[in-house]
Amino acid sequence: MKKFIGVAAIGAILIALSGCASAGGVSAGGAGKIVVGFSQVGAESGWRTANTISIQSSFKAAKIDLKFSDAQGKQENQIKAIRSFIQQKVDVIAFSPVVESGWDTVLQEAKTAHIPVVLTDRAVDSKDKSLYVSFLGSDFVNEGKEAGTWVKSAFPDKTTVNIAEISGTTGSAPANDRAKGLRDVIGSDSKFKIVASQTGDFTRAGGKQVMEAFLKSNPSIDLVYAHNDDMGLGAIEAIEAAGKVPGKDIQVLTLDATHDGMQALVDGKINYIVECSPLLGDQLVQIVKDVVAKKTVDARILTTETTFTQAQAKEALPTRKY
Ligand code: GYE
Repeated sequence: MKKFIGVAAIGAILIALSGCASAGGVSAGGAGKIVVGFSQVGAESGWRTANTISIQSSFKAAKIDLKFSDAQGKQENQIKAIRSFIQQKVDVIAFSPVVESGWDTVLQEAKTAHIPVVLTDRAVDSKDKSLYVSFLGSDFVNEGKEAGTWVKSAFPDKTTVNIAEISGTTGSAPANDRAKGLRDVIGSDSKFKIVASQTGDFTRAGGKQVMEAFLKSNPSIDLVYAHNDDMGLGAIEAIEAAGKVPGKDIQVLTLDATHDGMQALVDGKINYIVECSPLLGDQLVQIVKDVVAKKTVDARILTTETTFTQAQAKEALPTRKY
């Protein structure tokens, strides 16, 4: 009897120790299953919907327990979700920060609890890089530069090009960086003038509303630079309602290359799209597995992407995955 208790006790200690080997201490899922808490921005755009589907399906296929929380566009909801993940002792926390600033306190709480954090899609501006293990996502400044390079070539016959910018969520990494990237390329050339810039919050309704206001106060817009397809599609509705032809009277440049955006590009209503891939699920799964296995992961993992003209969109659309 004594011997049996001894063996059972050793077994219990071994089980407890194997639980401790996972990154976050005793795993919330028990039985060795990895548990990940993910805080998503919301459901503001086609990109975001595709991103959510990619993440949920990749984690399901990998048999990792995903606690998914939708912040409905609010930073305070993301902070609450992260605190709840810490309390639940998940193995890894991943999130797509709605804005860049204001994360230090909650990220420090995760660090103190020894729970590794992975940034997905968007960056934070924290000076202390030890607050997260990796950042998976696109280079938004580069995307803005790609947009700028196209703008420079698209108006050979004009002496002045008036640009109206519909930017993404104020304070978000893609809005900050896509604005910067464009200006980095066209800024020194006086031919290009940004005559208006306002946020459309990455939504179709926002893009439409902003464009309606732009059209009233700016009679001679040559190009709309919308920080995502959805806002560009909203702007197209406003342009058509004002009796103008999108893609001709007013050219439209967007980012993402979602299915709806690509269709509008094929239809000639959008002139150029810089791709930004939302299909981050499989890479995020790999990072989580590596982090839990205590392997070193790259601090920055970049997504590869391309650009589309109208002709290229025609070829790509039938096999487009999002
Ligand atoms: O471009 C936009 C979405 O963070 C890259 O967020 C993402 C952006 C994307 O709402 O459509």
